[in-house]
Amino acid sequence: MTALLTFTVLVLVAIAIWQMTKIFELSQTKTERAEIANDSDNKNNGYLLFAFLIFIYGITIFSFAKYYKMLLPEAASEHGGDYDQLMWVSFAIIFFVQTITQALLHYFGYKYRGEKGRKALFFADNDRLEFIWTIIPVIVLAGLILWGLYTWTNIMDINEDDDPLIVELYAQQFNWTARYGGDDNVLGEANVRLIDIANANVLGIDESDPNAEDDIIVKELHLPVGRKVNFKMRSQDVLHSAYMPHFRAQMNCVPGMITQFSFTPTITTEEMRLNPDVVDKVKRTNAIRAQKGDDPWEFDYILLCNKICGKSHYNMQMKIIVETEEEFNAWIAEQKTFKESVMVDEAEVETEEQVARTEGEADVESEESASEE
Ligand SMILES: [Cu+2]
Repeated sequence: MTALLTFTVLVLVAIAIWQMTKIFELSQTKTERAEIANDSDNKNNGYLLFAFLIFIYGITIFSFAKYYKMLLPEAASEHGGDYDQLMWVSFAIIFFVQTITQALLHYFGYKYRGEKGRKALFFADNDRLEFIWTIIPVIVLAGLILWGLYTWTNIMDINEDDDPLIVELYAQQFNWTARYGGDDNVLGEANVRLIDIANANVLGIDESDPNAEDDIIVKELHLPVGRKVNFKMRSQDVLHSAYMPHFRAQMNCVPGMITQFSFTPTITTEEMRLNPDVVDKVKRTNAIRAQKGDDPWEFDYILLCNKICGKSHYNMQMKIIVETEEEFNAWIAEQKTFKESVMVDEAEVETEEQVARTEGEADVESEESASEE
């Protein structure tokens, strides 16, 4: 930090000296008027253009080589492949076009730099040239847009066909809660107005709705591999976004409405941990963690918030576990239903109250009997 500050101060001092020499030069009336570029200035600028071209190509190649491994591993959802393909083709086209146009831009900048005595040619227009450079981008962009719309429509085709698992993702500052429909796979009605913290009804589930009784509320999202999941997102407070990068899935969570996203997980957590890219990433991460003296990390799918929703936004996350159908069924069978957790608690409270009341009455009775005696 001190080094950075010293460096900044030195740079600022250098700029100040440079500005002062400039003022001094300008004040000398005899010197050549340096504000007008001469041939050597133009030449230097031409070479600088070349240097900049080499710099941007160099930094692009460097970034690809060094940071390629930072990219996400293979998509773990059915639609993820289409999504990645669209992204990679778009990348390739942009990369190809920018490589050529940057080279042309900088080369012509250098070639036609200012020179004493050289006069620019007035060139009104060329219909054929303009036609070519208009029609090619139109075709390419229209193709990308149509392909993108097609992919988007396929991904966002949320229906109840193929018996999807219904899961609610509930966002609040700064954590996630998941709710399953239970045996009937139907979520009970819910509304933030029904939130009852005292009775642990944190999601505002309508206790009078019979569909809510078997709902299962958890803090770790389990998904069976190969089964379609329809997510229904809600938010309690502000705009959040449910981002599941490994499944190429993201949807905003908006207060006052239910948004949806659907995907089919295709790779279990255990299988993903064996993926060479993931193995490599875990190895690299754990080397850094070991240096810091932290415990080793193990790969897990993750649900993140992708809207800056407040001061702890960065840590708003939930673990996702994709497992076989049998493992999933075994896990969900162990979870408490809404009725068991919330409604039973209330029943207990009621019985306790009754007991207290009866005991109280008994006391009164015994007092009464005692006074009679
Ligand atoms: Cu958030």
